[in-house]
Amino acid sequence: PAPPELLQAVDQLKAYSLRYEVAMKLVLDKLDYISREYELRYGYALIDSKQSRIKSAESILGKMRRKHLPLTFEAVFNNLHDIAGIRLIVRFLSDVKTVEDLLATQADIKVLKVKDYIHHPKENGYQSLHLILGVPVYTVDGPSIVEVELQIRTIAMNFWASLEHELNYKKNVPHQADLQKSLTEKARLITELDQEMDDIKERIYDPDAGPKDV
Ligand code: 0O2
Repeated sequence: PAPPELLQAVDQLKAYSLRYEVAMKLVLDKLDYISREYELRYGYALIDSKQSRIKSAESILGKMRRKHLPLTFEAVFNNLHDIAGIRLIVRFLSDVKTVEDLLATQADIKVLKVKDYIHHPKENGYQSLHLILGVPVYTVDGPSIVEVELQIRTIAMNFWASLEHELNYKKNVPHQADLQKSLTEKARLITELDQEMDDIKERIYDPDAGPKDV
């Protein structure tokens, strides 16, 4: 039979995974509601698409090793803030702030941390708004705050980030450093494009027009 410590660790892992799943679902449902109501009231699609995932065990191990952290439950849950992750893609730059503001009005979730890589892009050119949300999950032991990472970015930023991720994920890409440099330069074009598309958006959709009464 398996040693009791191992069985306890397995139970602990299942309970924690369940909490992350429930917290992520709660945020996804809220985003779905925001998106549908916004479209009804403003006749405008705020959210283009969303993806979500619970970080795999391999990816958790890899990140803990990279950060030189011990492989214990406590260390994982205290140090990794993106075990539950949602990526939200919007069309326009100004939509990023609209989603952020709408989420801030939700009394049951708290924005615990903001990393604004849009106003402060990473050196490699990466742009995205990262929010760590604290989501209440009512466990049999009482309420528990579970973290969910929400990345909000435009279609253009996502285009850049997914290619850059592929470049760094793939092994043995010839001229990898040159390609990275080239992508870093292209990030400026993404910023310009997002700003110009926002100007066009404002001419199509009046930014001062209010919502439809319901
Ligand atoms: P994956 O495979 O996407 O899950 P910390 O430093 O501990 O406060 P953390 O989580 O290490 O925080 O860093 P951060 O900056 O919040 O970034 C977390 C996630 O953002 C990454 O998750 C990526 O998804 C994305 N990201 C951050 N920087 C870059 C980048 O330069 N390029 C791309 N393409 N994506 C980036 P993971 O776990 O690294 O990977």
